[in-house]
Amino acid sequence: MSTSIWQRENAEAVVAEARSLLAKQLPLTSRRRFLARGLTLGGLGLLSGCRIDDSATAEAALMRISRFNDQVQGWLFSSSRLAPTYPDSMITRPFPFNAFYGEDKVPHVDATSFLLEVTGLVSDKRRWRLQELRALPQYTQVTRHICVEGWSAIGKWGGPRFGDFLRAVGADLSARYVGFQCADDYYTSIDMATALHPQTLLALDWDGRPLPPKYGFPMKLRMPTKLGYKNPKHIHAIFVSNTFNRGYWEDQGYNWFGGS
Ligand SMILES: Nc1nc2c(c(=O)[nH]1)N[C@H]1C(S)=C(S)[C@@H](COP(=O)(O)O)O[C@H]1N2
Ligand SMILES: [Mo]
Repeated sequence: MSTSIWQRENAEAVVAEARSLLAKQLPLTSRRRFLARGLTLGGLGLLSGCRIDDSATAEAALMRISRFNDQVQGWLFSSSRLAPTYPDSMITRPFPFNAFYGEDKVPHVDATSFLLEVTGLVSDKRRWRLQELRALPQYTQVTRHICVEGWSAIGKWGGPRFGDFLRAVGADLSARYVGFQCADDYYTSIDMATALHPQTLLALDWDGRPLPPKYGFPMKLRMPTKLGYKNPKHIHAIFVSNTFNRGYWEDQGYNWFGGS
């Protein structure tokens, strides 16, 4: 394996990520993802520039491919390709709850004192009250949420388009990333193209009513074009940036782009 500066700087993180990727029983998903792109182990070796002859090398190669996949998914992503929508009759009831903790630990956020923080590459860093978000044009969508843990469910979310919100705060729309901090210490970041996708909603409602705490009160970023773990609940801070930040599950080996 050649030792570029990139590799030396990232080798440790890459191996740690790859190890947890494998330990998390992701191999099936990842293998499917790699196979879908026509990759074999030999091809993996070619692409990564490594001879796959030990597991650490294989893991590092896998992580390089995962990063490569982020890039490819970004290129393939189209703002005009819409995720499927469904009739209300297909909504999954009860809709599953999921978080990195149990339902008894769901954060309860006070609606009246809540202020959404917006920082980074935006011209207006004023904090937003929930009523102000409700004053933006509202959209409703019935879409499928897919969790990598092996389930999917159809739900109905409503709220402003995230792109409208970003324009309202004067965000630099040429910035690369938008990051999210949540009331339960969850965090994630997404690419700007997905942030501006017409189906990406800053969801305030679930099934026609304010988001219940378990589904992410006071707001959740709902992206039917991304896997469940990329959809942050309980958002309290949003930042626009050119600096790459990963996320709670992404730091443990899940693919960063996380397209579905
Ligand atoms: N703040 C926060 N957001 C989160 C999570 C979390 O633990 N905390 N879990 C993610 C995962 S893995 C899934 S599948 C969905 C679950 O959302 P639901 O409870 O509405 O089904 O939330 C995502 N967003
Ligand atoms: Mo998930």
